Amino acid sequence: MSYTKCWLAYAPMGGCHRERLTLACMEAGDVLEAARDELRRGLEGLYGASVETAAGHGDITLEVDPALEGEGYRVTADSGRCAIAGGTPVGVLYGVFALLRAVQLQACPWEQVRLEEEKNPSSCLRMLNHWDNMDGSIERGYAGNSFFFREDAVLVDEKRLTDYARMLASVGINAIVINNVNVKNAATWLITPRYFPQLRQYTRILGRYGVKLYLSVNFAAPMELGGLPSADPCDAAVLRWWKEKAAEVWAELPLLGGFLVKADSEGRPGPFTYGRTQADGANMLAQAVEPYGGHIIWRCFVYNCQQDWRDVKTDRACAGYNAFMPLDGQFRENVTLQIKNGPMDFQVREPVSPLIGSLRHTHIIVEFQIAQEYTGQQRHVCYLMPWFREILDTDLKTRPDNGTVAALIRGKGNGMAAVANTGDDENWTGHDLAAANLYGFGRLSYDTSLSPQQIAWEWLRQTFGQNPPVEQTLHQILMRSWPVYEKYTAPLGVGWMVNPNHHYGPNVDGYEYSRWGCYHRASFDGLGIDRSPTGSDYCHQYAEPLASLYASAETCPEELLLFFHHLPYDYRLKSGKTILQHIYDTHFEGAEEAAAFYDAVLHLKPYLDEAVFARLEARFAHQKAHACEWRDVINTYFYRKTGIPDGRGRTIYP
Ligand code: GCV
Repeated sequence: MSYTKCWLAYAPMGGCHRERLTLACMEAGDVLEAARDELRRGLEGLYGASVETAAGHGDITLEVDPALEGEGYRVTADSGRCAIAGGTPVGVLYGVFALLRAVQLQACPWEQVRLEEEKNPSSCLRMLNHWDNMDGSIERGYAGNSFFFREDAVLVDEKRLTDYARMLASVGINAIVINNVNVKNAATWLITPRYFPQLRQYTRILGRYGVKLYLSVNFAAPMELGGLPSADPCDAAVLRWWKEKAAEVWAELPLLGGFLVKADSEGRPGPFTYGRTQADGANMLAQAVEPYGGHIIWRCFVYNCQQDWRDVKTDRACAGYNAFMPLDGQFRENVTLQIKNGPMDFQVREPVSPLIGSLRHTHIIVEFQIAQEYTGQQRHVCYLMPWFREILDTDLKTRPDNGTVAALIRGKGNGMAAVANTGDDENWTGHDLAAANLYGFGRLSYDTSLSPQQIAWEWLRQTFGQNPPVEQTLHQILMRSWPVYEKYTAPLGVGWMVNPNHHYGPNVDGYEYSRWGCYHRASFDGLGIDRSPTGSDYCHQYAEPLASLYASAETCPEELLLFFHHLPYDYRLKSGKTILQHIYDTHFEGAEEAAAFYDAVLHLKPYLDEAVFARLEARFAHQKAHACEWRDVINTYFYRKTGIPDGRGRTIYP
């Protein structure tokens, strides 16, 4: 299947032609060769130049400088000369991508390119989690099927994998997990000889771009593969089985990074079955992989998914903290806990998980989701970097100096992961604009100080070339897209008003009477979940002053008001509007803004490639119509609950 080049298109820059450039690189090696190839490809595309290898000095010099941090780089360009240095070959590769990015942003002749940039990654682990199943489907995939698996086979499409690795390296992503965290059936066998030859190819192809392969594993593998009677992490036979397994796996896949584990969650097996703790489980695996430099990433998405909706005291939001906080400091050095950004599950808006700030002696990765499960499933535009920026800037007040999430994920063993949004669609991400989330996540994980505006601008320029109408219109749309999506789907921190299972489209009571623990508690008297001391008291998982801030409706940030409080429909917001009127207004506004997106995109027809325009036009038309559906379903629901009409007399269906 053919596919687009996304932001690595390197389209010619008008008026900047250059016949020839020379490139010098003293050292050899696979990654440096990839760096040279990329430079050649980029400069040939952008300037139409032939790039020749020079001995000694060239227009561009690449070198490894051990004085720099491993994955850090320094690029200096001036008057037609450019030096790119990296702490390791991977750092050099990142420097090459930094130069190519700058060239496109500056869009000037080679002699005029000026750059003085030295960067070190903000965090060590910058990872993608693919939820690809071995039959080729993707759990929460919105861009076609898997390009890793089909019919229980591991596919080795060298060209596509290489292009994917180039995309990842260009934004600083250094690790991927290719299989779903829900490890079942054939996927359990990924750590057996059945799949080693193909996986070895993966480690080679990805390794050339500094991307480490990780695998999700099944905690019950000793039973399913080894025939043991249990998977109890404190049973010596189980530890022995994993030790032998690790020896076998790393003998075959010496470049493997490690294992990702979803245990005791949504039906997956784990240590709770045997009365053991999450630390017992993680440490047992960590001990097994430790001799090979292996790493265990253990997810904190542990909660009771068999809840009774009648029980208003049990609060799913409390679960992760309750399970993991008492274990702080008990995990081995090669274990990292992976914590979702919020306490629930990637809703349009949630507070930042308190566990992120409270763990002090444990490595952590914050898990984001760029697969748009709850944010429009890559049919609606929803650029997530403004949301991720807010999360990274949130100060959880658990450190005397800087308790922001960005500060907490610095250092060894820490980082950021995202559930990936790619598939085998020709544009990789279904919605063309969803690629901005893949690009943006990588850029932000490498440099947590970047602004969403800057990232959007970089991505647009590299994807569409110098194209001012496209750049301006799509920049505005991207920057407005998350607030607009929030307006018509998730008022004041309430989430989950979606259809069960597939999670698309409005269904206000879809989860209200289910076992999943995610309710909005809309009733005759009001709406929202009481997580203050009169309710579940979840707010006291936060340090002061956040705990008190969230505990009172008066001080709680309004965008999270109904996440923390159950309030009457006529409760007045700071704007002077009642909650009910706010719901009506935001739903009308959101649908209007979605319609305006569509109109704006129509004007781009003369400036876009025909196929790209056709795809965008179809997606924005769908969003426009579907936003009206959201508006009407939600407004009607609350009108029926309250009997109070819209203060501005607009149509709400009875
Ligand atoms: C991979 C949510 C999603 C599931 C996902 C799970 C998880 O519940 O709907 O599809 O499973 O999160 O993160 O493990």
